[in-house]
Amino acid sequence: MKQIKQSDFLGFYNALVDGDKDKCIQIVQALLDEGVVLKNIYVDLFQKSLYRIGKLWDHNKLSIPEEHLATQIVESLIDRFAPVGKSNSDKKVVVTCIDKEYHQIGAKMVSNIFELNGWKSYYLGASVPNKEILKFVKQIDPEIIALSWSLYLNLGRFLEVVDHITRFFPTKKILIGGQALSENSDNILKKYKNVVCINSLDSLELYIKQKSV
Ligand code: B12
Repeated sequence: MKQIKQSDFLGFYNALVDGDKDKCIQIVQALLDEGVVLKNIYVDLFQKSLYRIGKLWDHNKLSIPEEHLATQIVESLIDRFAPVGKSNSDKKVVVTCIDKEYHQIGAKMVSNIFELNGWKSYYLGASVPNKEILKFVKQIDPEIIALSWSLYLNLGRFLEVVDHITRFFPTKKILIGGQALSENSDNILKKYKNVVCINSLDSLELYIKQKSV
C-alpha cells in the first residue's frame, strides 16, 4: 500500500496551518492519483495534522480562529473526497457522537470507512441527545451502533448511552472509539459484552471485514 512521504505531510500541514484550502485540495488529489488510499489520507495526513494543531492550540501557539479554520478545511476535504455509491449490502450502521460531544471528524471518517466497505452508514455527527439516539436506533434497526468519544469529561453521559443501548437493544453491537478511550476507560467498559473498543481505522477495517462475511 502506497504511503505518504514526510515531505507531502509537511506540505499539507503547512498549507493547513496557513488556511490555504486550495493547496490542501491539490495535495490530497495528487496523493489519491498516486494511489494512496483514503484511510491513509485520513490517518497520516488529516489526523496527524489535527493532533499537531491541537498541541499548538493547547500551548497558545495557534489562535482559536486558526484552529477552527484548519478543522473546517479538513472536514470539507473529507466531504469533497468522500466515497460515493459504495454501499452494496443490507448491513447498516449508525455512527454518532453522544450528547455534548462536538468532535465529529473521527466519526465522519469511521462512517466513510464503513461505506467504503459496502455498508449503509447513517452518520449523525456531533452532540446527539441520548434519547434521540435510542429512537433512531429503533427506527433504523442497524447491526452496529458506532459511538465516538473524544472528551473524557463526557464519561458520565457516555456510559449512560452505552447502558441504555445495552438495556433496550441487547443483541446489537456497540463499537467505541476516540481519544477518550486511551484514558484507561477500556476497564470501565469490560462488563459490557456487546461493546467492542477499537482504537484505529486499520482495526476498524479488519472488524468490518469479519462482520461482512
Ligand atoms: C478540532 C478540535 C475541536 C473542535 C471540533 C470540531 C469538529 N468539527 O469536530 C472544537 C472547537 C468543537 C473543539 C472543542 C473542544 N475541545 Co477539542 N479538539 C480538536 C482537535 C484539535 C482535533 C480533533 C480531531 O478532529 N482530531 C482528528 C481525528 C481524526 O482524530 P480522532 O478524533 O482521534 O479520531 C480518530 C480515532 O480516535 C478514531 N475514532 C474516533 N472516533 C471513533 C469511533 C469509532 C467507533 C471508532 C472505531 C474509531 C474512532 O478514528 C479516527 C481516525 O483514526 C483535538 C486535538 C486532537 N488531539 O485531536 C482537540 C481535543 C480533542 N479537544 C479537547 C478539548 C479539551 C476541547 C474543549 C473542552 C476545549 C474548550 N476548552 O472548550 C472543547 C470541548 C467540546 C465538546 N464538548 O466536545 C482535548 C480533549 C482532551 C480529552 N481527551 O478529554 C483535545 C485532545 C485537545 C487537547 N490537546 O487537549 N475541539
